[in-house]
Amino acid sequence: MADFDRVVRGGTVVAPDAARRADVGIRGERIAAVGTGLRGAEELDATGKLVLPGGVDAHTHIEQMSSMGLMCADDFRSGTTSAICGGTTTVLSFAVQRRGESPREVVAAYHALAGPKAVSDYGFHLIITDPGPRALGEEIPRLVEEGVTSFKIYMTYELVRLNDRQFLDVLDGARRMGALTMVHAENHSMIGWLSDRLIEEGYTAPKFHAAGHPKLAEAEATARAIDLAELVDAPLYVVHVSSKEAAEAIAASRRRGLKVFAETCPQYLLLTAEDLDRPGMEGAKFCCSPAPRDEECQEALWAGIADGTFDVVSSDHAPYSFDAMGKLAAGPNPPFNRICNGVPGVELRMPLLFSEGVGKGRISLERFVEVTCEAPARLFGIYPQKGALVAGSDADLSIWDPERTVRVRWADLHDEVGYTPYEGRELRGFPETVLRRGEVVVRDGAPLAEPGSGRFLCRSRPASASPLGRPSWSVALARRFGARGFLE
Ligand code: DUC
Ligand code: ZN
Ligand code: ZN
Repeated sequence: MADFDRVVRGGTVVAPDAARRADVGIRGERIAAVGTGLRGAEELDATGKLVLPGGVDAHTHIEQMSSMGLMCADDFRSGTTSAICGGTTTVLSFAVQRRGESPREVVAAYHALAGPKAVSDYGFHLIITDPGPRALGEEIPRLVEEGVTSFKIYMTYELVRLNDRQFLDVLDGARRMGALTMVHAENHSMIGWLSDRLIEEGYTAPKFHAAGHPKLAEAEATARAIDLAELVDAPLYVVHVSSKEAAEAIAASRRRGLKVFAETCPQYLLLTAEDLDRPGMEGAKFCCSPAPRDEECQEALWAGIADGTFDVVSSDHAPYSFDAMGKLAAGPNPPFNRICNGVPGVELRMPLLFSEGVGKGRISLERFVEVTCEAPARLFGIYPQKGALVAGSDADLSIWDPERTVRVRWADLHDEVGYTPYEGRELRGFPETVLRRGEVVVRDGAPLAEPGSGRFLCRSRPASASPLGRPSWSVALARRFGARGFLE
């Protein structure tokens, strides 16, 4: 009699601490054992293959209205199908509050969108654009209880940005609620002023998007965000870091002992501003914010993944089609500041990082698993249910052929975007079979999961969100003078 419902046999099981030959025994939806000589009612041969935990993509925009007011090309069906085909079995996506909206109603609306369609498991971060007392004092604490334990705020984009005082309100609220605040850090005035000057002088082509979003704008806002978080003793997670300068601000804050976490994304590791310089509007396909930089920044980001400055590599999957519904919504030839920002990438996040990172000796296999699977699960309150290949975890895993060579073609991907910025690149290593909670959801690269079989993850308050308990000088002083309860 078989001990397990399913066994993945003979592969190299990779965890952040080690890679070793082992079988994975599955009962129902969970991993029941990792060991040798396991036998199952059904067996999947992984000899010569890598067996990785299901990927956790902590930053995706799916079926979301963008910060510029446009709808994504991917709904929860196509976006999560694309995710599983790239080895990612959990996505954290954004539920965006527009100004004046009730956060509870917003999250309920995203539940209604995702529930019948998702094929990966999923959770929501709440984008807060209107942090009034009712939202922060009543509605959002209940959402945290219901598993939405992280927020994102923007320091730029006219429709969604918060000023510093509102940002402090969110950080303070998050600290009290045990939630983690994520920030899009770019200086709004620098970007707006520079972009207006460029456009006035006729520099409207997509390539000027990179000039209009300078590194300095990112570095300034990153440092300011860190200072705001320090003032109220709140942890902070900096999203989509693109530049050496911002990475240095993050590393310095950590050396000062602050709880600052950060992610970067494949587009900043693999694209540069030169990619925006293509004939006609082609460069629009590469316009994302922050903008892709240069080789020096790429090297600094790779080094930051290896040395721990970056905890996570996310996709920032922002699927805007190359037509009047997406990138070209403002006309066939819009100035760069009216091109919808974002690049797709949920399916290729892990294959790109594996091929370019592990394959080219920039990061170890174990570190690859840490930044794509384990660390995002830990930071966002779903570890060890997700992000781990250990007894008791959900049986989410992917079986990779590390030698398989793939030439990227959008036509082979599963999103609805219509292009990929990585068209034509050759990758080595790709997931072939993917299991989500014990079920084979991708076989030989083909998706099999039923829409609606993905499950909402009611996330815990992550340990990453607990404050240091080391108040800033001014807060300590206020307490010393008897301001009891202040910032507690
Ligand atoms: N920038 C964002 O802030 N969000 C989506 C994608 C992008 O480029
Ligand atoms: Zn952003
Ligand atoms: Zn984003």
